[in-house]
Amino acid sequence: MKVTKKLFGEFNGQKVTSYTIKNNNGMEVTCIDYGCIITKIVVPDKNGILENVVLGFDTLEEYIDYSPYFGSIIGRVAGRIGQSKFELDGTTYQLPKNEGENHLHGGPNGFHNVIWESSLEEKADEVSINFTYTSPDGEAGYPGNLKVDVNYSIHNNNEIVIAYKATSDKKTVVNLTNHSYFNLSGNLKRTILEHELMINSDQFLELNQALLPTGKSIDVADTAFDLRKGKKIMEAVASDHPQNKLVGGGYDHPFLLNANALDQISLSDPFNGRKLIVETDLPSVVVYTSNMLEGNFEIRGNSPEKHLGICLETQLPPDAMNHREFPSIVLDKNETYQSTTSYKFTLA
Ligand code: FUC
Repeated sequence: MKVTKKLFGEFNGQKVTSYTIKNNNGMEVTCIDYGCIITKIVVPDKNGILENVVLGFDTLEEYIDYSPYFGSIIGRVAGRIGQSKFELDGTTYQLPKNEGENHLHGGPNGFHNVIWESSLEEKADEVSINFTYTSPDGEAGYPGNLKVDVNYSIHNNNEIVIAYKATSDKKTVVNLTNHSYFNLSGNLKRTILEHELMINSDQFLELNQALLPTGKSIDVADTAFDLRKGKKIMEAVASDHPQNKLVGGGYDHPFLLNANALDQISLSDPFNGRKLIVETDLPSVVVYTSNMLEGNFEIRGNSPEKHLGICLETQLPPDAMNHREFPSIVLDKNETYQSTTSYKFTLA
């Protein structure tokens, strides 16, 4: 495996480094220490053609100016927090609002927007980059000094494993994810509408107008949310289910993953045979089909458009602090938050 380290740019006077890891099967992954952003993933299709399968930019300035969280780590808490506040042990924590009245993806200075310390480890069949960041007590309104470790390991079998760890010196909340937008067509040749998505999930969470969970879960049967045998994304976009319409056509929903399922999540492009298999120890995945992707910028020569990418954000359910019926995102003092998600690129 081959590693290349480069200067990517400067952020607030600090150097931003990019790492490119090429494995022995042609897969190439590039990530930077600003936001732990995965800027590029190059994988073969069924004819051996190597192309990029994630949305990203080639300059740091574009990430700072335009990025809708392309490829970054999201924290401290992924998703929206209703009214930008939550209560923990009788104290109400007020967080910065960055989407109407609500707090989204850790706020304006979340983990996507800071430089992480990084170190490289090379082994026979894998290369890993370990990113660490200590978020000070009170940063973005959250309690506790939170030390976060995110490890990206790139394997020779075309697999990327993301392992998360966090500890705090005070009781706090944490819910981390990665916000990569996948598009398996290669170099954004097509939208994701013809991609086939399989999720082993019997239920998804209903959203309100502000895209926050209402607390109700809905059975996927007989809806465009039934992905248990796979469906083209197009079906969700064409669906007249009020929940598909509410989000602008497609998905922007937490799916509750069925326990002990052998196959959890997969995405494939029927034209070129590329297939992504996602495996996680987390109980849910927020699927976002970039229904709101727009703006006055370019994505490596392509205009942003609806349904250009799909995010598969493995996490605990969003707004869990305001829904005690959801699994808890509370992290006790000196307890360790730990989770792992793997993304394996293969052929269908
Ligand atoms: C996803 C979605 C949101 C938002 C953001 C960019 O996580 O849930 O609706 O648009 O990404």
